[in-house]
Amino acid sequence: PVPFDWQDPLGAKNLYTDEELAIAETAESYCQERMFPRVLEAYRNEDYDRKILEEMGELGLLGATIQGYECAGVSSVASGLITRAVERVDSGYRSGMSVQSSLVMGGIDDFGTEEQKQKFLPGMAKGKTLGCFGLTEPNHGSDPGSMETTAKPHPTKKGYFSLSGSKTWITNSPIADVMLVWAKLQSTGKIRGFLVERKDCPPGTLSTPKLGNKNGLRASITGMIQLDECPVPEANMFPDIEGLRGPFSCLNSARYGIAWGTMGALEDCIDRARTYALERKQFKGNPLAKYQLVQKKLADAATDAAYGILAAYQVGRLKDEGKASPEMISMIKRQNCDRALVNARVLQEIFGGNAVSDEYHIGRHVSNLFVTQTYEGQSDIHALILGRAITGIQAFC
Ligand code: TGC
Ligand code: FAD
Repeated sequence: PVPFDWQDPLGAKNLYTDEELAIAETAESYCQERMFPRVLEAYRNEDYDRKILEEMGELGLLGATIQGYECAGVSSVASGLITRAVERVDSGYRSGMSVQSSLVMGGIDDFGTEEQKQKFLPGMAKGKTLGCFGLTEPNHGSDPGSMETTAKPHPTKKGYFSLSGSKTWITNSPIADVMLVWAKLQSTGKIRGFLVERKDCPPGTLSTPKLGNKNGLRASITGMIQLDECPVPEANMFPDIEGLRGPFSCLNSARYGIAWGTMGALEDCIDRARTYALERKQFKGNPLAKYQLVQKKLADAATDAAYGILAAYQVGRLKDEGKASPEMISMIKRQNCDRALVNARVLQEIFGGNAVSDEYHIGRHVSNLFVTQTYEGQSDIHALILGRAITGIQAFC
């Protein structure tokens, strides 16, 4: 019989192309050798090192599915494998990358003018220009359609819009060079996307304060975007896309990435819990791993991780064939985030009191995974998206 591989229980490796395996190996080596050694201090001090994105850029890992503009042009499965490798280290590092790659570069690639693509994508692919994505507002999170941020013709600067409003919980905002801000055009009431460049904002029109003292995702940087009659050139607006389809299309790619990423975090929890259970002895010198209750925890988690990977893989392949619906992405985003969080919480028990020490890493994953279940559509919101698709009845309001 074929031997069982507890790290790849359902043999997902057999499904990847040689190129995808090579990309995964590059990403895993970088993440374990260069990213992991920094994570504990970064998490303790809420100190995100923007050089990480530059290093990932050097390896071609940013905006990796984009064709041209100095991007690698790899498959969606390959990009999922990159995401999984990054989140195996920390969800916050994956967050910084997702925002750069899927939400901002993806948005520019899908909806930008040729000039916008030429101007922003090569620098972003290298991690030299950093991006953030401003959709959520203090009063509107799950319901971004009710946003209050507006864009109107600038009263004094010809050829400019004036943007006013507040975005909150924005990953990368305090360090971003370019902010993809979604605002309602005052003349039409329709949502449009604007590329706000920090260097061009006059003093007093833009601030991006950091939101500190987080109890999760501490290795990533989060802040606000506050705009006060900020002048933005008309050439920086996405030309054709209007309504929520713009931001939600960007979210499709990022949510797909989270489905892979959370499986990486869960796999790290399984690996650490297994090692701990084999080494730690209680009752007559037996390793914890000998006890049935402990084995069940590992079996449940490994099963959910294996299923989650196969589901993400399937949606990735369909995505590249143009056959993935947003609801499929809602399904894998919700299920993988939920199962990663539930299993990580259970595996945490295996560490006993040591789980409380950050040096065992499991507590960090648990706190992070709460956030992954919340952003990019909280799990119950994705349940409602699926419920609507199943019944034909909208239950949001
Ligand atoms: P609804 O009526 O459902 O749709 C309005 C328009 O949008 C279109 N649409 C989509 N298009 C593409 N992809 C999707 N997934 C789409 N979902 C909807 C839809 O076809 C329609 O188009 P049109 O042309 O007919 O106008 O809108 P609604 O207001 O009823 O929406 C409800 C709901 C719950 C689905 C939606 O608001 C939602 O998904 N809420 C969750 C909000 C969210 O995900 N926010 C994410 C913020 S960004 C973030 O969290 C980044 S974290 C980054 C990190 O650090 O990793
Ligand atoms: P609310 O919308 O107030 O929801 C609170 C609770 O009520 C949730 O459990 C929700 O499921 C539930 N709920 C709401 N409406 C309904 C309903 N109709 N039926 C049933 N239940 C409902 N946003 C960005 O735009 N860009 C970013 O880069 C970004 N990064 C983030 C980073 C971090 C660390 C965090 C924590 C958030 C980030 N977000 C970002 C914001 C994130 O997308 C929102 O927090 C999320 O969409 C939920 O919105 P909310 O926090 O306003 O919660």
